[in-house]
Amino acid sequence: MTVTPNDMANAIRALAMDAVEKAKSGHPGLPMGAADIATALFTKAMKYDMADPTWPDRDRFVLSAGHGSMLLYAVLHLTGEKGMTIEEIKNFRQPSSKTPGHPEVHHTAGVETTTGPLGQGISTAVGMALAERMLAAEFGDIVDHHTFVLASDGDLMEGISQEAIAIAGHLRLSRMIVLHDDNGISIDGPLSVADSVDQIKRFEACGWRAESVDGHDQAAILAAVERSKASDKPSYIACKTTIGFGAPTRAGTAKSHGEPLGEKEIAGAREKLGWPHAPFVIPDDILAAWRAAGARGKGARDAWASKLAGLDPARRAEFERRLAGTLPAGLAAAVAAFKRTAADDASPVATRKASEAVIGAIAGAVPELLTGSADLTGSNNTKVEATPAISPGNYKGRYIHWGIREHGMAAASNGIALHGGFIPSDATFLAFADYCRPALRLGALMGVRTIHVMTHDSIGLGEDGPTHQPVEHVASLRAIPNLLVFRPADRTETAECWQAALEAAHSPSILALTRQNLPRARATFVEENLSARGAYELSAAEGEAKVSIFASGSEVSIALDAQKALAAQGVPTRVVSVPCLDLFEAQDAAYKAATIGKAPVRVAVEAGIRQGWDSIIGENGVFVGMTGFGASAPYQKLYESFGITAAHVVNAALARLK
Ligand SMILES: Cc1ncc(C[n+]2csc(CCOP(=O)(O)OP(=O)(O)O)c2C)c(N)n1
Ligand SMILES: [Mg+2]
Repeated sequence: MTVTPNDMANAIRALAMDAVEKAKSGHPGLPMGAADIATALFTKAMKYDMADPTWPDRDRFVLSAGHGSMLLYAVLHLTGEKGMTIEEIKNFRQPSSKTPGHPEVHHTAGVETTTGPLGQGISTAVGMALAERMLAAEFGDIVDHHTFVLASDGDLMEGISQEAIAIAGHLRLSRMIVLHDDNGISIDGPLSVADSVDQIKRFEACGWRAESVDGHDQAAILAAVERSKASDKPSYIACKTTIGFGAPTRAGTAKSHGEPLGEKEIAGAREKLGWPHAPFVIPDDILAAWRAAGARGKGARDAWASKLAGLDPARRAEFERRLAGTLPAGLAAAVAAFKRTAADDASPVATRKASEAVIGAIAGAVPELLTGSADLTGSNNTKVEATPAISPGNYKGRYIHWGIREHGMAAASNGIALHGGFIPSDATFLAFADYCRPALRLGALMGVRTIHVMTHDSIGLGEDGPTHQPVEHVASLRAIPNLLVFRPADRTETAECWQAALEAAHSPSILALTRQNLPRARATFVEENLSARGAYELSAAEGEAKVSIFASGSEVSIALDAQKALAAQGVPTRVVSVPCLDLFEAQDAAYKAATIGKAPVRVAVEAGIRQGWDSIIGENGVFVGMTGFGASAPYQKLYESFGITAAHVVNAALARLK
């Protein structure tokens, strides 16, 4: 008997319902409903070779609705991803399986990005589609693939999806194809209880090609994909589906969304689908058809490899370096040269301006570095001569005007990093880190190298007032595991923090930078990246220290002034600069102990909240910083009125010494 597209889709359905049943948890509805979409994509439309799920020119598939993870795991198993054995399917959601509840990139081969928080996948995919075009603009047709997204109703309801759709439409990312699992059902029931958006009109309004097809007609889906590929716009295909397709009583209802179907319902589904096989058993002919589909891209992959081999050797080496994410040899020298000049430059500077100078100094040596901003280019200072902006249809450039779309920007940056070939940086005001937070968290969980430049990092921004003044932001960002929060104090530290962020291949970073000018903190050139230690003794005490002052960024100069004043009163004081608390926590115990020191009084100064500093100063330490919101006034007045001054530090230290 010949294997039909329907048989192949049923294999996905069966694996999904059986795995969820065995795990006693999970989401059968989406895999059963979207099985035809996945079958059409993975057996016909998509370019990939499952023998190498990391082939750089593969089409990307993003399961934006991560709760449908069993769809992806089933496809990976069926197409022959070698790590995705039937045992892994049987171990769905169990400890150390390759099949966690929601798909996790770098954990499971063939998973392109971690999904689960709705809206992130489709937005991350925008970055992948953009990276594809930008890399092609630089390296030519050795880069030539599509980005497919399977998005659910929930993905499209999330606000971030609007930012993603708008920027993708604007940039004419015509290789991005979104297939909507248009089942009209979410957890609370029919979509009509909460949503009545006309998605076709919505996508069209955002510059997309949009159409609707029967999501259980694979030929119709494939025809729509072909039309999408031919379009000069990104494409949206609403695939009308039935959630839980095949389940006799639960299909088409929210009951099939996120719980095991139960024995009886599964027996009924087997009958309805014409799938008499035992749980986890895929008949040989159906499996063979799937495996053939998974291998059908071998020719394309081989042809690509020959093409790569035929490139000019230097270009090929550069392309491979870029994809591997290995930093260029020239970075260290560029940073060292910058630091030499910085040490000799006594003029005050805002660290956002210092950052601009650093970008200018390293951009030539690090061609993979992209910059951008969410409509604050002139304030974030992220655009330099070496980073010309891209524009719709013209992807040769290194700067992205994201528009006022912080969340979409941060998610797309994750996608650029995941795609490979670039180190994306983006930018906004630090107070608006909250607008990026779900993407920052996901980036940290995924371990991607995205660098978020966040300027105007405290009350030091002054007159714009408390809406714009970060208070709890630095502390709250430090709370996200694997997110490095840098707050440099001057030109030298800014260069070191940029370097540390670039070298952190598996961590995203925040560069919290000032609006206001700061005096030079480091007047002596040191080759070593001291900031990469997270904290270091910036200025030793004369004699045995009685006070240690710890500070970051703009408050380092306050600490240095306080040190002088205390010394003048006979109190030997040392200053420790703390540009990155996260990296300091990761140092060995001996370095930490030596850096924290033995002075009886420890003071921390930071124009933010105390949270996080007790790990250095202890609960008996003195904290000078913020306890509430800021205010609108010139920044010098604010520092005075909130008591973040050298005089206040001195008094607090003396009081504690007594
Ligand atoms: C940001 C976010 N909010 C809420 C959830 C919880 N959640 C998971 S799926 C879902 C909605 C389900 O509807 P839909 O997206 O249409 O998926 P379907 O039920 O059709 O599979 C929700 C609210 C989530 N995963 N992410
Ligand atoms: Mg739905």
